[in-house]
Amino acid sequence: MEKKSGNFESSIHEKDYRSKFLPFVKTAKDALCIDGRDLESLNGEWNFTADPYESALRGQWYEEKRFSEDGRELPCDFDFQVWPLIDVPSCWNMTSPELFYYEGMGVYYREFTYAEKKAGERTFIQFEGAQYRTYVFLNNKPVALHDGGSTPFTVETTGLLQRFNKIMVFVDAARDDSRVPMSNTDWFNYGGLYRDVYFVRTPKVLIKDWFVRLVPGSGYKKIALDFQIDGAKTGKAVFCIPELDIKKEVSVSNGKGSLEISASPELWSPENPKLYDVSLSFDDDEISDKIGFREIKVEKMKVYLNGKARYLKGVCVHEDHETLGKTTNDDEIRATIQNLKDMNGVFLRLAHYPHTRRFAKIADETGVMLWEEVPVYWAIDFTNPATYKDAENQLTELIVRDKNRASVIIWSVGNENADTDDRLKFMSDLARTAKRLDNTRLVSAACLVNHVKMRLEDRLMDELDIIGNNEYYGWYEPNFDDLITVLNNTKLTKPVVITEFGAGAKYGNHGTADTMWTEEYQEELYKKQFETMKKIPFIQGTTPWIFYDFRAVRRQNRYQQGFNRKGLIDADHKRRKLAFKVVADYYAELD
Ligand code: GCB
Repeated sequence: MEKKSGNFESSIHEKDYRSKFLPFVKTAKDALCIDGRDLESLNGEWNFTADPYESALRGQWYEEKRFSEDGRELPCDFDFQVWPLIDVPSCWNMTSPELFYYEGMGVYYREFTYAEKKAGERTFIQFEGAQYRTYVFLNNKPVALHDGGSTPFTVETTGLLQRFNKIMVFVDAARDDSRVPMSNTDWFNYGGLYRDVYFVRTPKVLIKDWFVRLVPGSGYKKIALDFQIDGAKTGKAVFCIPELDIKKEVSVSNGKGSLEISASPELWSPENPKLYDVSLSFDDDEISDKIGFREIKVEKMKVYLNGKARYLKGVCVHEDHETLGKTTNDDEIRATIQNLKDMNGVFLRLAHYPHTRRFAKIADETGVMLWEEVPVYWAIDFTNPATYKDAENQLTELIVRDKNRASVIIWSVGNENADTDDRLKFMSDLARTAKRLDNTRLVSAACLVNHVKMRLEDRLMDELDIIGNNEYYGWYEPNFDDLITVLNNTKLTKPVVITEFGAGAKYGNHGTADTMWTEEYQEELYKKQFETMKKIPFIQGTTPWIFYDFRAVRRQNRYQQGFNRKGLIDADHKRRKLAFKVVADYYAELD
């Protein structure tokens, strides 16, 4: 330990000012099931300041120490209550031009009142998404630290509330090579409290988690339930699906319960997105949700939904909007799904990180199959155990959040990572984690072509149920005919989804089909790609890159101007480029 001399001023000289918050880390283990609960919104206007020097952490502003021990007023550097207001949820980058490129710490503050509604109730604050590391302080004390920019986390506040409460949230959006994703990505690093924040009350004994699904291989005749209780070890829960005449008592032992029950639900599919009202009660607590039942599997090089082979007619999409950034809303999600349906698609790859919880809910209702992914993207630090822990936690938080969504058929453990030994171990462990937590979905990842051997080859493929492959023949790879060679050279035992291909085109930029950045070039490339792909039997799905043009700082040529222009639709999410119709026609033809 460095010896501190008499003039050591901790708020200025202390370099290790962050580690004292590590005991407050929240992970998937702390997640609270919010299905069917009464959520009290903590959205709205919060006071906000950018804090690039992290003075709020260094100087412990959260303590709001305004007077010294002997009563002298201190010259403090904060005044939370008069800072400008910012909307929660929002990405701070979208709220003012000064904050557009801001990637440091942002300090949020708000007050709220609390009055107990039921004696003995427990209370929680639920953050649906904050980019990237979040420190939470309640009534001047640290209560939570969370890593990961796209998954929810829960903070229990039972016993910490007063009549008037102050909540401070410090959100650190810095890019960092040990994080997931690391510092280099092809999307914009939006910062802040960009998804909903809720206050939640529960009874003292509560249902913490539940997993409801059709039992794979049961001939669509069995439904399984697993759940966890917090606050009691034994007792009886009641599981109901009224429309199937199911009302069943389930014993709880050691805080856990499970059930397998005969039932023949109408199966969920894109054509018939049937959902059932399902509920579980225990003691004074009850949770409920609308849940669909379906079976997805891979057999003999094909993907089967409820026993019917399905070609995954899809497209990739980022969570990115010209004016909202990464914040979204139900209207936007529904508009995307409408665009997908207009394109005759049934499948979306939600790239490259978990999108909002609302997406899979709406996909359940509207009949869209989803690929959900964690941001194990490009050159993650595969050698760093802390990076692995973070990635595994993000994957677990995603699975905990969305495992009851029939629409989600694939968990993806990453995208375009070089095939090294460290990466193989890291991503195999992630794939096994996904399998251990959930045996009702396929596990995949977007793998690369081996350009030396000219075939799809990646050691991770052994761990996957379905292989994602990104290829850019005709764009980054000059010789389009190489795609034909690569696909013909590849001998596989598992189906492949071509998870990316495409070309940049600026909406309204017209020219000949061999002029890059024109809509015609992109259109022609799509025609050639589909012409080749349709001859390859192991290709069982395609998700072109990408639905909408999206913000990407590393894209700065005259056509891009800060956007990746490979969208089939412009960044306004409305104006369709010529290639849109090529995809729509191809998908119509596949039926
Ligand atoms: C890729 C990446 C994706 C990029 C895309 C591109 O292979 O997976 O994140 O945005 O290429 O446009 O280059």
